[in-house]
Amino acid sequence: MERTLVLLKPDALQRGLVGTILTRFEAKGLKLIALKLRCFSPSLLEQHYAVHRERPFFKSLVEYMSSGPVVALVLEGKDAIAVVRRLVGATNAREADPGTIRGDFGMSFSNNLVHASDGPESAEFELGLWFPEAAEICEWDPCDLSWRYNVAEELA
Ligand code: 3AN
Repeated sequence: MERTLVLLKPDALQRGLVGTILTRFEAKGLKLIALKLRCFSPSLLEQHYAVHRERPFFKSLVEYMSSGPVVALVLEGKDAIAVVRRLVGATNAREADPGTIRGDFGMSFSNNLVHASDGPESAEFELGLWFPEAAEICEWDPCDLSWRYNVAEELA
């Protein structure tokens, strides 16, 4: 099982899309194992987006992400990182495929509703940054796990 970090950005909160977006992840069969809503500090967001530090949009990206509440969550599932990236869609929401979250609900490159870890290394870094306390992560077993997956083939 793999874990990935997802952020519902301030535009998702402002537009009342938190429940709708969470429903997409739940309905897919991903397991929600951590969730918190906060106004996060610019310094945390600068660390999160450190790979973009030299890009021209870095300052406005950090300002936008710290302009209001963000919902941070951890999803778990088989191949969860790639599965969630596909559900989220392309960075530019105008070009994101219909059926993806950005493709169905967004019109912007910058205000694109959701962040999702883009690989195992970034997931490890981001999970440690956003959920540093082990107590924030909730281990639990969905009662229908053996129906979400083929036990013999996928959970052995
Ligand atoms: P993604 O969120 O699809 O992984 P990244 O990691 O390339 O995209 O970019 C991080 C965030 O920076 C994006 N979600 C978007 O909000 C913003 N961003 C990326 N590229 C641009 C750009 N060329 N102009 C404005 N904002 C950008």
